[in-house]
Amino acid sequence: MESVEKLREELLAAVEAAADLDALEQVRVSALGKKGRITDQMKGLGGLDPDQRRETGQALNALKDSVADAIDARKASMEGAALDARLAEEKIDVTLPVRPEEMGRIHPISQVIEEIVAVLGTMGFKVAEGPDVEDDWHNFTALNIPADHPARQDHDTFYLPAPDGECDEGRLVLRTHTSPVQIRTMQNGEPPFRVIVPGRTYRCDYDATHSPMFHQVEALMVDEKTHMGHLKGCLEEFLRAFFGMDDLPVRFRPSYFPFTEPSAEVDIGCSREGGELKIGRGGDWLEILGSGMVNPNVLRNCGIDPDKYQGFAFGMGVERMAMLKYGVPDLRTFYESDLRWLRHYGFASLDMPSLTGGLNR
Ligand code: 2NL
Repeated sequence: MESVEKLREELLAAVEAAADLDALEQVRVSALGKKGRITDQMKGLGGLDPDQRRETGQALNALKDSVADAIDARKASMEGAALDARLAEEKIDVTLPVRPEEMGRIHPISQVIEEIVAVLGTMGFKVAEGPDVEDDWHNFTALNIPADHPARQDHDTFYLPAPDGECDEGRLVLRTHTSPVQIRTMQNGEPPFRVIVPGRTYRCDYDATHSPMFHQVEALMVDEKTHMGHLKGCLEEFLRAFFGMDDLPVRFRPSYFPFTEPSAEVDIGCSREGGELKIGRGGDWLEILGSGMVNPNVLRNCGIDPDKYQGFAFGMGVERMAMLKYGVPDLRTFYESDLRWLRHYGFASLDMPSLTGGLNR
C-alpha cells in the first residue's frame, strides 16, 4: 500500500498545479475516477486485516474528501478568475464619444413616414402593411369603384399581364393607393379598427410633379360612434404636431371620393409672399390631404354592418409632406440616389422622430 500521506501531498500538489479546468478534470479522474489512485487503494482494503482495514479505510475516506474539497476550491477560483478576465475584457466605456465614421443617412421619405407614424401612434393607431401587387377587387371594387367607374381612368393603373380567361375581378394590378390594406384589415378582423398604412403606390404617370412609384400614408378608424368631429379633431391635432405649429390653421372643404361620403379635402394655412411658400398663418391656403367618412358600401363590402359601425379615413402623399416640411423643391430628386443630395436632405440615424424630442429641427 502507498502511504496515504504521500499520496495526499502528491494529489494536492497536482490540484494546485492544474493550469486550467481541463487539467483539473484530469486530476480528478486520475484520483477519484473508477480507475483513480484513491479508488485503487480502496479496492485494496479487502486484503488487509480488520484493524488495519478500519484505520486505512478512514484515512482514505478523509483523503478522498480533502482532495475533492481541494478540487472544488480550485475550480471555483479558476471560474472566478475567468469571469474577472471576461468582465475586464468586455468592459466598455460608455462615456466615449460616438464613432465619427457614421456616414449613412436616413432618406427623407423614411423619416417622414416615421414622423407620421409617431404622431398617429400616440393616438392609438397601429401600422398595417400589405402587398404591392393587388387584385382588382381589393384595389377598386371593394372601395366602391366598380368596373365602369370614371375614377378608374384617373388612377392610371399599371395592369399585370392577364393570363388567358382571367376575369376582370381577379386581374392583378400594382396598387394605386394603400387603401387595399385597410380593406384586408377590415375583412380579416373585427371592429374597432385604428390603422395607419404607409407604403409604396404606383400610377402610370411621369412628369415634374408625378412619379410612377410614390408613397402614401392612409389612416382608418372604425367604431360604433365614430363621427366627422373625430375626423376633424384627429387631423387638426395630427397636422399641428407634424408641422410643429400649435396654431397652424386647418380648413375642411367639401370634396368627392368614391370610398368616402361625405368627403373633405383639407387645407393648411400658408403665405406666398414674394413667390416663397411658408407654412403657417398668412391668409392663403394649401391643399395637404384628402379625407372623409367611410362610404357604407365599403364597410358592407368588408363584411361590416354599416348600421352598427361607421368610420373615417384619410390619405396623404408622403413626398408632398416631405417637400413641404423640409423644403425639397424637386420631386424627382427623391429617387435619384444622389449621395450629395442625401447628405443634404437626409437624417442622421440617431435623429429619431419623437413627440418629446420635437419633430422639427
Ligand atoms: C388622398 C386622399 C383618401 C381614403 C383616402 C379610404 C380607405 C378606405 C375607406 C375609405 Cl379602406 N377611405 N381612404 C379616404 C379619403 C381620402 O386619400 O388625397 N390621398 C393621397
